[in-house]
Amino acid sequence: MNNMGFLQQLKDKFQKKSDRDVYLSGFEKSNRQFKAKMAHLFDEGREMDNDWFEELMITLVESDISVKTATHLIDEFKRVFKKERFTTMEEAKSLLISTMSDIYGDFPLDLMLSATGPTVVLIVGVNGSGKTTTIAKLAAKYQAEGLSVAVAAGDTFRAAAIAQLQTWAHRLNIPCIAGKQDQDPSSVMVDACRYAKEHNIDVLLCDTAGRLQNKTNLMNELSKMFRVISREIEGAPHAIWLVLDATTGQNGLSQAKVFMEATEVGGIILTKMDGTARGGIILTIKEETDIGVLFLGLGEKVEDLRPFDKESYLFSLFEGKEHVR
Ligand SMILES: Nc1nc2c(ncn2[C@@H]2O[C@H](COP(=O)(O)OP(=O)(O)O)[C@@H](O)[C@H]2O)c(=O)[nH]1
Ligand SMILES: [Mg+2]
Repeated sequence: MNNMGFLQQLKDKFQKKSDRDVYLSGFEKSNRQFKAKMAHLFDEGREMDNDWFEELMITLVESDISVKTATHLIDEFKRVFKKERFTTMEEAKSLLISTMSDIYGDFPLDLMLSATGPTVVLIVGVNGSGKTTTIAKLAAKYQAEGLSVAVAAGDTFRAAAIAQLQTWAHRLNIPCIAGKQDQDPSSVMVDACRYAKEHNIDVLLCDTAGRLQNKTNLMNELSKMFRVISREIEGAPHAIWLVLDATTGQNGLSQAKVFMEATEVGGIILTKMDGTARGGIILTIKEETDIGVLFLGLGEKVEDLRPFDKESYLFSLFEGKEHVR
């Protein structure tokens, strides 16, 4: 494939995606800043000298790509760049995007449904990251796919958290298994698992409290939940997903690492992407955790949760609305 090929292909594929409008509006803030800086860098009159590479580095880091990831990206870009012949800066940009795509790599998507009973998903993450809202969005998504869904109110720390999930469940017309405030969340999980088995629920989504006490307490609480769930339903929990607020950037990521140490996180859901101008965080997450993003929260509406799609992401970040027919 020639150098222009990648960008052109990306554009052609993006035009046909059903998610494209949600992506474009969710990445509007990120795109606005990033595109202007990229346009300046890849201006046809520019020389790719040391100053240019420094400017590229700054632009990447400003978009929340960590220094480590940005260095890796630029090294790779230079390596491929040396072997190729360029006539335009647009070709160089296309190569940068394809290098980004390569270093991101691939990641399996979505939930593997259990063949023997309810599939249980445990949602973890710090307070305010968007866990409860995301559970509602996931519930709506699986419901729309024809699955029966129930939710468990495992954040028993605050009464308002239980009520919040109950309100969502009511709106979506799905069962919500809840206990009382301050009840042991593990006992709520036991009730929820039993309910799910008795009522042939396909997907049980479990909310948890996000308070970051000390690490030992967090580990104990999560491992107890894990234990009781696995005792009730064979192979459960089938997935543990971490919810991360994109607006907290790399700081949020380092906080979230406590959860990754405490439990076997299989996927990340990055929320509030629409509220940040720093879309590079997605690349950083993949490089630093090797876990990768499964879903993106691109707005507050139920339909604004979208499966992460690398091509849509790269297109929305680099090109955006103006480049779509
Ligand atoms: N703009 C935007 N807001 C979000 C998104 N996801 C969650 N929120 C908001 O973030 C706030 C905290 O969400 P919540 O689900 O209560 O967080 P929790 O404490 O982790 O359960 C709420 O006001 C949500 O509406 C998103 O993708 N985009
Ligand atoms: Mg909550």
